[in-house]
Amino acid sequence: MRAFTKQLGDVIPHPASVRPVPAASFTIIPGTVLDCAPEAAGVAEHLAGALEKVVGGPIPIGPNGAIRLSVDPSLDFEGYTLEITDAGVDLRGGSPQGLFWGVQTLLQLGTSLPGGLISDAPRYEYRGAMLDLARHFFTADEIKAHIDLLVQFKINHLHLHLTDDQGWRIEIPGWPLLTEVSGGAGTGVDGVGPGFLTLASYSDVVAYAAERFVTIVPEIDMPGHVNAVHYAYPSLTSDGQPVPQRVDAEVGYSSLVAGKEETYAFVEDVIRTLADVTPGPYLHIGGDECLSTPPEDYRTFLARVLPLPGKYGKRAIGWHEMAAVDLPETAVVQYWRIEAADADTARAATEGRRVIMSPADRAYLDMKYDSDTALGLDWAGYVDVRRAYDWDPADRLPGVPEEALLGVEAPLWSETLRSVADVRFLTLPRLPAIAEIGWSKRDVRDWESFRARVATFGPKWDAEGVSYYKSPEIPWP
Ligand code: TNX
Repeated sequence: MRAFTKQLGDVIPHPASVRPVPAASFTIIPGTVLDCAPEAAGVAEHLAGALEKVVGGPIPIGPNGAIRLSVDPSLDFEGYTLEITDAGVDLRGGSPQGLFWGVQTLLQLGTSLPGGLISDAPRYEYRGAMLDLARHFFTADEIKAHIDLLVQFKINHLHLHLTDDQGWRIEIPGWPLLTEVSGGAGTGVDGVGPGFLTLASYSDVVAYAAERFVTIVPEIDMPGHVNAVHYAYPSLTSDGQPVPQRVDAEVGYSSLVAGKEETYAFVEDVIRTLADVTPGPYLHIGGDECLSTPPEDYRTFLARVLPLPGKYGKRAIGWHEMAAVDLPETAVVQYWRIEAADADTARAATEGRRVIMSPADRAYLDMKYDSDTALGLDWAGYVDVRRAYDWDPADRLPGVPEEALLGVEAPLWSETLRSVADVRFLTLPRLPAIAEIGWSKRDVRDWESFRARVATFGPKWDAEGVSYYKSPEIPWP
C-alpha cells in the first residue's frame, strides 16, 4: 500500500504551483464527511461516488466535513486551490469546472494524501481529444468510458469524427439511409461494424460529457471523405449514379458536388440537426484531404457552407486546408500536418482566427510508438512518448504565436482499432503528454519530470486492468 502513496507533485498535468508540507498528511477513510457549498453540490456528489469506490465504504455529504469543497470566483475560471493539512482537505474552484479539475488532482493523489498546497490554472481553454467513430464505431457506453479517462487529465473537449468514406454514425431526420445503409453491418474498415448514434444516444453522451465539463465537438467531414453519403444517396453524386461501398483505408477520392443545389439542402439539414442537439459552441465541418475536389469547387462549396454553423448559432472548426479560403471571424483552424510551416494557417492566425494545434508527428494518437507497435499507422513517423511530450504548440508554426492558439488536441483515428483496449493502448501514456501540454504552463513542463510522474500511474492502471503501452522510456516501478 505505502509503495503506491504519491508525492504532492505526482500529478498530470503538472500543476502551476506545488508546495509540499512534508510533516502534514490526511487519509480519507469510509465515513470521512464531505462538506460542500450549494454551488459545488454536483461536483461533490461526483467526488463522493469516486471516493466510495476507492475506500470501499460511504463518503457522506454533510456539514463540518473534513473535506470541504467551495467555489471562489476570485480564482481563475478553470483554476483551483487544493490544501491538505492534518485536519483535512480544502478544495476551492474558480467555478464548478475549476472545482472539478481540482477533484481530478485530488483523485490522482489517492486516499493517503500528502500535505501541502497546490494552486493551479490552465494554459489553454481548449484541451481536446478526438475519437474517430467512422472507421470503427464505438458505442455510447464506450464513448462515456473514454470521457471518464480523458477528464482525469483535465481534457475538456471531445471531438467526435462522426462520418467518413466508410461509415455515417449519426442519425439525421429526413435522411434515414445515411444510418440504415452507411451505419449498417460491415461499414467499418475491413468490414467491421455496424453502428451509429441515434439523436437520443448522442444527446445522452453530450449530457454525460457536460456533467463532467466536457464539450462535445461533432464533426461532419466534407466536402471530401463522403463515400458513405454517396453510397446511401446516389442522387447526391455528380451523375446521380450509384457508387460502390468502400471500407478500405484510402483517402481523397470522394467529394460532395459543389455545383449541385441538392448538396446544400443536404448539408444544411445535417448542420441544423447537429446544432440543435449540440449545446457546445463548435461544429467541425472537416474540409481535409479534398484531393478529388477541384480548388475552385472547394472554394465554392466552403463559401456556401462556412456561414451555416453561424446561422445556427455555432462556430465552425475545420482542418487547416480550410484556411485557403476566406473564413468567418469566429472560425477555428485545426492544424494537422507534419510540415514545419503552413502559409494559409499563418495568414488565418494573422487575420485573427484561432488555431488548434494537432500536428500528426506529435499529437496523433494513432501513430505507432515504434516499429514493433502492432496497432496504428506510421505515415507521420513513429511517435514515442517523448516525441508526444517534448514540443511546444507556440513554437510549432511560424506566424502562429501563443495568442493565436485556442489550444491543442490529440486525434485518434480508428482504421486499425477494434476495441476499447486498443483505444487505451494508443492513448496511454501519450494522451497524458498532450493533456499536460494543453494545461501546464511552459515553465513547469519538463520531460524528466513527466516520465517520472507517468511512472506513478502504472500500478493504478495495472490494478484496474487498463491496457496501456509499457513504454521503455518510462521508469515504471
Ligand atoms: C489523415 S488527419 C486523415 C484521416 C486519417 C488519418 C490517419 C486528417 C485530417 N485526415 O482521414 O484517418 O490521416 O492518421
